[in-house]
Amino acid sequence: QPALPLVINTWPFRSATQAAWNVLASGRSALDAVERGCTQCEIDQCDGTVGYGGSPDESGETTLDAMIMCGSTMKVGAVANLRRIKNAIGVARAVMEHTKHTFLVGESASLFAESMGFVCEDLTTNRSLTIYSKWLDQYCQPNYRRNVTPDPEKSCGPYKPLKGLKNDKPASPQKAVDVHSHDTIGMIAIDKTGNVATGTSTNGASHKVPGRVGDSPMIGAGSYADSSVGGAAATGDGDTMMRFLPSYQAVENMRMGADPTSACQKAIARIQKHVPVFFGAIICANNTGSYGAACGKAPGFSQFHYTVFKPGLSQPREEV
Ligand code: SD4
Repeated sequence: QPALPLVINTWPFRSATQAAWNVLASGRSALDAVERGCTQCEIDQCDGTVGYGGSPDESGETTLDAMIMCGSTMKVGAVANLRRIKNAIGVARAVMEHTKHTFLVGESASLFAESMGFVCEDLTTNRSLTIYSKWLDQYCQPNYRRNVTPDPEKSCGPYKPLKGLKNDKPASPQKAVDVHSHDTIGMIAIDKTGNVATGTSTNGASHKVPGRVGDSPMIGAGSYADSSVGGAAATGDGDTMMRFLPSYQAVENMRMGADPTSACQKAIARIQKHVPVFFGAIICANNTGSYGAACGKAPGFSQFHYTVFKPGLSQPREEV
């Protein structure tokens, strides 16, 4: 049984796996497969944490982060804090293919997307409005303000230095991560000749400070591809993970001879040296089609589910 082509993605997002597989099976590129697979999740609003209508920020708005990388040309397109456009990975691909740039952010990224013909629409839904107003009612009250409680999930801006800290040390507004509402799609696709592409798409962290960008659109953090080695993609607490470029690290571990599973484990261990408890996971595949995954440990999170499609399977298969 040949090991290629291969699609592997974070979480039980089977419709995305299937959509990407269909693209590879029809003989199109790994890059097309990643774009199509992640787009499917954006349409499905996978788990409410990919695409429109999820993870409202502190002002109630949903914004999107995405990236796509071609491991054969080493080209990347990425967008962060994208507003009013549903197909974030499509815009990332457009940045890669129709500009000389790599990464566009915020309002300007949205204007670029509009100029490229992407539909401009409200990303708010009844669901995201409900999440937002519950949070406002429950936590964003004067006695919960950040200078009173240091728990960021239970407070909101305006941000001030914490009492007792020196003025030159502002409180860092790190977001605690809700393990159950935080699931980026990260995908690796490899065509039958070993061309590797990777991508991510997410609406980020709930109740984030407007402007916050997570790991997902960051090259080497959210994902990384190099067809001479393989690819990796990450999910989890982006404010922690982006500091360690875990996808780049996992690919480099494979380059130095590690098998995909231990490449992931080593990248996770690197983070755990500094942050023993964190919510996050990495998937990894080499260019001959072996794959693996590893996750950090956080309360309520010890097993990480991902989905695979490869020769010999008739449908996407969930693995742990
Ligand atoms: C972020 N990494 O914005 C994303 C969210 C995520 O599983 O992956 N959740 O931090």
